Amino acid sequence: MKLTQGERSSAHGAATASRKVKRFGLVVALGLATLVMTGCGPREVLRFGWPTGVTPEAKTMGHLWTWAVIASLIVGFMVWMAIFITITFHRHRDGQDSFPRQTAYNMPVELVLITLPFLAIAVLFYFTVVVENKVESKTDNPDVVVDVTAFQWNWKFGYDKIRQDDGSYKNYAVQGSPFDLQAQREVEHGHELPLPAGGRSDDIRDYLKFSKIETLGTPTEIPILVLPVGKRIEFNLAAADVVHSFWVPEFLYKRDVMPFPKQNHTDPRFQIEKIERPGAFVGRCAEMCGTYHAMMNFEIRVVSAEDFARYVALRENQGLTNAAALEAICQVPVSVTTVPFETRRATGGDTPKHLGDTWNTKLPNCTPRSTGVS
Ligand SMILES: [Cu+2]
Repeated sequence: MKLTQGERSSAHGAATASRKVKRFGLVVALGLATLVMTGCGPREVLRFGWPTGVTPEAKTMGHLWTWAVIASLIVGFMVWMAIFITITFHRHRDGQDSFPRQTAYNMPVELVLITLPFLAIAVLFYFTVVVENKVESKTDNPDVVVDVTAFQWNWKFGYDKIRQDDGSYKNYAVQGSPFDLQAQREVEHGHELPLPAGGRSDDIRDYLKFSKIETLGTPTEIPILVLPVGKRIEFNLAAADVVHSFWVPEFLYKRDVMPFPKQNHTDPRFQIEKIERPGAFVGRCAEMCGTYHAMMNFEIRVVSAEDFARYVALRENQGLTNAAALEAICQVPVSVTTVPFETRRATGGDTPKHLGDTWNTKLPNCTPRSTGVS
């Protein structure tokens, strides 16, 4: 049987289309195989690269991310299919010289194409606001309030107040001139230290906080902020010099640390509902703040509520340093997530490859020291 010109071209077109469908199927199969062979579990796949956080806020943000990616994939799939169908089945054919039928100014189609994207944006916006409200929410009764002072290029942490078992607060704040309080610290350490002093008068620096229990980062010691597991924590941020940023990657949250928060119209406080597991979490400065910005690290050490109470009592009653108090509650006394940086540019290149176990910071075969109070 002899085929006419038109029949030949449509048979040829169908064969090309079927080849394309096969090729598309192969690409999809290869994609799926890659996904399966990476060894990711379904939960990991559904996280779409979102890191596992250690706070409920981080989990909520993770859910928003998962659903946003799924919604984007659905929209993406519709667009890919529209492109695929068009380039496969509506190609220019031999002997077809006129334009195909044009469908411009089709009101129903145009209304749908305008409404759908706006609907998608509105839904995404709504859920973003809901999650943002949860992440930024604060209560009046956090369990621990921590003052964070950032300065070039280190951190100082102090406990402002801690809620007791009976619901009352124990205050640790110290009132006084920033310069006097800092001068005292220098004597304690026996040598000059870089401190959040700056060159301004006391009354201008009155937003800086000081506490009876402080932890100060130095070129030889990473400041470790000890916190209890499962408790609501409030951070009160202040910078002594330039703008820094308080970032704990595993909280999946960072907040700029401003000097003069009031004059800069910023809210320096934020809270986290709880930290869900004990362990060590690295903290970093996330705002380019000068030469040694990249070395401005700290560590959050999360311990049980009982160990935290013992740690605070040991520091308060026995005047132990941070490292000594950590050791006394059977915790590794130095940071296990990062190393201190000597700002005299003499690093020696001796950064250890393995610092410690960030999941288990307990000292083996250790008996906790008595706090001296019953
Ligand atoms: Cu900084």
